[in-house]
Amino acid sequence: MLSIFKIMMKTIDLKDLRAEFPILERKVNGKDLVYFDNGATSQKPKSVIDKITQYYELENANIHRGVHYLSQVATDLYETSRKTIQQYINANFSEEIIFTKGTTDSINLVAYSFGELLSKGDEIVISAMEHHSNIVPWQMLCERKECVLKVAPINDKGELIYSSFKGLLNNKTKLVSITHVSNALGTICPIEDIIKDAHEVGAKVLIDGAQSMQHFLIDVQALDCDFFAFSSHKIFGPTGVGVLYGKKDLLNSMPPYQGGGDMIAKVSFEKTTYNELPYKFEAGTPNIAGVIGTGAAFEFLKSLNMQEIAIHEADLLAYGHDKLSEIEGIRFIGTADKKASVISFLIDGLHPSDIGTLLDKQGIAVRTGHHCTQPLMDFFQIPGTVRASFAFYNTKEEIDLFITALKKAIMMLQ
Ligand code: C6P
Repeated sequence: MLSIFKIMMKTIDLKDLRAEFPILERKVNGKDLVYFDNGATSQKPKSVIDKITQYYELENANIHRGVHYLSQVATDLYETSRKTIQQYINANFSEEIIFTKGTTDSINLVAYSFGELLSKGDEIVISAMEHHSNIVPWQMLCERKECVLKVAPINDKGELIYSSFKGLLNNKTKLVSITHVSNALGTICPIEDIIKDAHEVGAKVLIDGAQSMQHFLIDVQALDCDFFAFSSHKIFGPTGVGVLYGKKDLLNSMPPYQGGGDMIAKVSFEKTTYNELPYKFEAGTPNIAGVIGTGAAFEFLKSLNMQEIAIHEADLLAYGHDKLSEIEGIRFIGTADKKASVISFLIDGLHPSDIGTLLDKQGIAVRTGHHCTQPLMDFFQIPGTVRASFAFYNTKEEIDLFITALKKAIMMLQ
């Protein structure tokens, strides 16, 4: 097993891959940057940066509106991105790919629009490890439509207690909205089972894929999820763009989220009719450059071998965990059996933000705080954690630098 693992690892040329990310060459506070904040946002390869620059230098125009040459070029580029994403996630139709501002916006779209189809007493199920973006929109919906929000509990390792989750499902459950990977803990949720069991009671399922698309291949038809939401900036694309995948019939049954240009078929003061999918959900001038950059990010993802990436990231996770375990007073938050490459921890007696600040002085970027998961922090009775989240371009050498810097920070703080 180990030898196969080693053989497979040799095929990833980390040096070449890292060279595609210009920012990884820079220094921070006089030290080589060690970027372990990929859960917050990933770095961008040159192909994405160049694509956006080229768009602004040579192709900039508004889309779907002009007969002139540049407008058609920009429209083609924008719509090509949609097709690239459709193929990558194996959606049935390109109109099932809706461009939004990010995961947050995608979830809010569903909460508003699908929410319009719900009635008093209908139930929505989430989990105790959700990001605020997958809590607050449902609370707002429940207030608006007098629906009921149910929260599936987790255990001390940060795993969903599956029997309790299943116990919440019944014929009043209209939607299950659950994270694929917890941003604060790294827990991988059993979304295949969740989707199957939710469908058995007739509920739809939204998967918050903000923290999963960068780690695994996603096939929305194989999963059979009804909605899948993610952000471009976490998968090596630009900020300000997200995607909502939704099954076509379902999206067709939902009212528009926002009104304005491009989402209409015909407007008069007496009556307005709406455009077809996907434009019905894309009101106003979108982030054209961002969407084109997102297409480039997917082209980049396509060039990677995601199975090898998964092995490399699992290796980083195990190595980081082993090294950190040697540090006195460490407490890991999130020890699920199935984890993505995220390590959250606390050091006895020290505040996470003090540790983060001293790591930063040594060129190490981690995130500290509640990670927009305050109810989860309350469950663990902690104010927050230090979170190191690895991407495929990270290395064991960087983990060694991080451990040395962490030991120094602890010494200074104690
Ligand atoms: N988590 C983190 O550091 P936006 O901000 O819309 O791109 O993504 C929101 C979001 C939704 N769900 C999950 C599971 C997430 O992790 C995030 C973003 C970042 O963990 C910023 S708070």
